[in-house]
Amino acid sequence: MISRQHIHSIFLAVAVILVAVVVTSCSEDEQTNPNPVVNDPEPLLNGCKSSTSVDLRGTTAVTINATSAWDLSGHQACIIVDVGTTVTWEGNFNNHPLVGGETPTTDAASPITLGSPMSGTNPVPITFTSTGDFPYYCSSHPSTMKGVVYVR
Ligand SMILES: [Cu+2]
Repeated sequence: MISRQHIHSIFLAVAVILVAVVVTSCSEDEQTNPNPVVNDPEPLLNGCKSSTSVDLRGTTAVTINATSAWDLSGHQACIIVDVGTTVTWEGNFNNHPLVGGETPTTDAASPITLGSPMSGTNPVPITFTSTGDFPYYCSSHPSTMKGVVYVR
């Protein structure tokens, strides 16, 4: 004879199994339908992206005129140039020493670091002889004065 307590236990067991099935199927759904992870194909480099930089290809000499304020947050901080282009920085390099690298880490192998006297007020011309992404920044203000020369 089945007692009332037996029926109660059977209902309880069925309920536990149902909950287990629902939990299992939910976690399977999450595994088969994960939220899509959106990866930016080009992360910011010194605040720049080549896709939104000023395209100055077709010229052999480019000047980044930063004499007055060195406001490199503007468009001129992020430029695209041809191989062989000479980029000339103008500014007070005593107050704003120019170095190559992804801020705040100087890249000693960067042509910007190698070619720059990093002092004085004379213009600093640097000729880019190979393709690549060449970030640069002011070592006194590494978080705000920065940019990239994309050589394509
Ligand atoms: Cu500076």
